[in-house]
This record gives sequence, structure tokens and C-alpha cells, in this order.
Amino acid sequence: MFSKKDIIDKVLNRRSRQAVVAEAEAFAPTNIALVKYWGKRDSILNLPVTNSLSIALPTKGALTSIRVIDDKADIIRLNHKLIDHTTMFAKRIIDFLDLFRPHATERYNITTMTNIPVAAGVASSACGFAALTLALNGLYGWGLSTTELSILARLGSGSACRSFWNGWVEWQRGDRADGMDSFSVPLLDVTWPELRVGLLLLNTTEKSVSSREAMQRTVATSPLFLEWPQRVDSDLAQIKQALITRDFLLLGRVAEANANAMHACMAAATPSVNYREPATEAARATVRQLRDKGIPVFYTQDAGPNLKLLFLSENTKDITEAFTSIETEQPFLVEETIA
Ligand code: 2P0
Repeated sequence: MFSKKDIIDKVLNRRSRQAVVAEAEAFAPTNIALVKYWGKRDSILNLPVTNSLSIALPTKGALTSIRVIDDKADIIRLNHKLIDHTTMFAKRIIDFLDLFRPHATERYNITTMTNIPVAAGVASSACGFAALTLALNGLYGWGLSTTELSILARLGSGSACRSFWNGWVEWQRGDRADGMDSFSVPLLDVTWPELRVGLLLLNTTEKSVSSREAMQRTVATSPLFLEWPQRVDSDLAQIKQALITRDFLLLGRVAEANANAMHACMAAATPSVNYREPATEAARATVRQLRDKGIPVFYTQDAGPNLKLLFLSENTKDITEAFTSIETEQPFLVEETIA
């Protein structure tokens, strides 16, 4: 068994932990998995049972700045608000920073601005830990590769290892016990300018069961989880095929089925986990009705009640009429990031 510190030492390989700038700032986009990461083979190092595949939302994410301070405690701000150290949000950040402090008394001021809801199943921890890892890399001048950054961010939150690129990204599970081969790679040559991802925020309050807890419960108790790895292999192959052939119906159908299978796995856990709320069910039904009318639209859902819709630019009007509150993202049109 390896500890997180073992992995940090391997990746940093005696690099200095002396700040080279007064303050470092970095942005990371959030990512939405179309083939989900659900289940760990090592819950300390966040090593997954399977590969997963995501699409980045280039204008949605986290902008994080970090500086060393002469203080007794870290100062953590989220969207200008000071965060209490007793919260899970602060605890996870402090635990992550503990891995990097050059000495136990080094303290940081961390400011994060995000334009997505936190802990509502919209991958806030993914972009948050990726941005923080990038900011640390800048603060200490490590000059790490994106592969190395991906490995480090994974120690904060698994899905964060996919948040270092725009476009399609595959997290390769790896086989090694130390996880040095478990990082993400971008599928650089596959763009799809007409693709749209709609964020349907139905309830943005913090979820009652964390994805971490839900994942552990699924692996430990869900009989359906036995079939999950094989399912992912097949879904990944089909989605990659859909990307190569620009087959939107195949992409959408497989992504929706993969999300449904993940939610079925957690529903079969003991105690059962259910992130679907009445508004989620209603929105899923509307998606199906639109399809019945010949409009190609599909949903995916993560560890929260909100949906992400997949559709093509030619159907934007139909979708925004059916879902008036939807926020439509263009994954392959990189605009200004958040200020
Ligand atoms: C994903 N999710 O692939 C899946 C689908 C939620 C549903 O990755 O424990 O916050 O920090 O490794 O990355 C959310 O889980 O979990 C997630 P940890 P994480 O996007």
C-alpha cells in the first residue's frame, strides 16, 4: 500500500518547495463524464476500477489563486466568502495542501472563484482540485507535465485528473499499485463544433450523500457493480467509435445508458443511493418526449439531481424552448474564461 505522500515524493522528485512567485493563479475547466468513473480499486490514492471519458466545459470551472502567508491557519475563500475550517470543503483542501507544505507551519491564502454550484453533482471538485494543483505548480515553479499534474490532482479528487484539457479526455485507470500509470490523456484530434452540452440545474443545494460515500457503498454492497467494469469497456469502445464516425445518436444513446447503469448500480447498493428527485424524473421524461418527436437529445446525470443534456447546434432552439432555464455550453468554442 502506498500513501499519498509516497506519490507526491515520486512526482515532485526533490523539487524545491520554496515559493518562486508571491502569488500564483490558475484556471481549470470542469468536465462532464459520458462514461463514468464509479468505483475505486484504491480509495486512498483514488485509483479507479475502470477508465472513464469526459468532455470539458471550457468556460465553466474554477479560478484559484494561492500565496504563502505568515499566519497560524490557512485562509480559504470561495466566491469571496471565507470558508469555515470545519466544513468538508475546507477539510479536503487543507488535507490536500498538507501533502505539499515544505514544513508543518507553512500556511496559504487560497481564493477560488467558480461559476458552477459546489457539491451538487456538477464536478466542482474536479475543476477545483485541478486549478489548485496548477496554482501550486506555479507557486513553487515545479514545471510539471500535464501527466504529472493529472496524477497529483487525482489525489485530491479522482475526476480532477481529467480537468487539465479542453475537449475529450480519457482517464486511463492504470494497473500499478502506486497509481503512477493512472492519469488522463486528451483525445486531441477529435473536435465536434456542433456539439452542445446543456446544464440543467434543477437543485443546486449540497447533496446529502457525497459521491465518495456513494461510490464506496456501491463497490461494497451493490450486486450490479460486478457487471460495471465490462459495461464500461463496451460503452467506451462505442463512444470512441461514435467520435470517429461523428455518430451523434450513438454517442448520446451510449452516454445516457451509461449514466442510467451507474444510477442503477447505486440504487442496488445497501443502503440504496438515489440522486434522482421529482424534477430530475420530469426532465428525463421531457428528454424522452423530445426524442419521440424526432429531436435528438440525450441526458447524462452525475452524483446529484441535475442533468446535462447533449444535443447539436441545429436543435438549440427546440431544447431552449423545452427547458427555459438551461445553460448551453459549446465545448469546442473556447471563449473567455471566468474573471
Ligand atoms: C465522474 N463522478 O466520472 C463520476 C460520475 C460522479 C458521477 O467523479 O472521491 O468527486 O474525489 O475521487 O471525483 C465524482 O466523484 O470522487 C465523479 P473522489 P469525485 O465524473
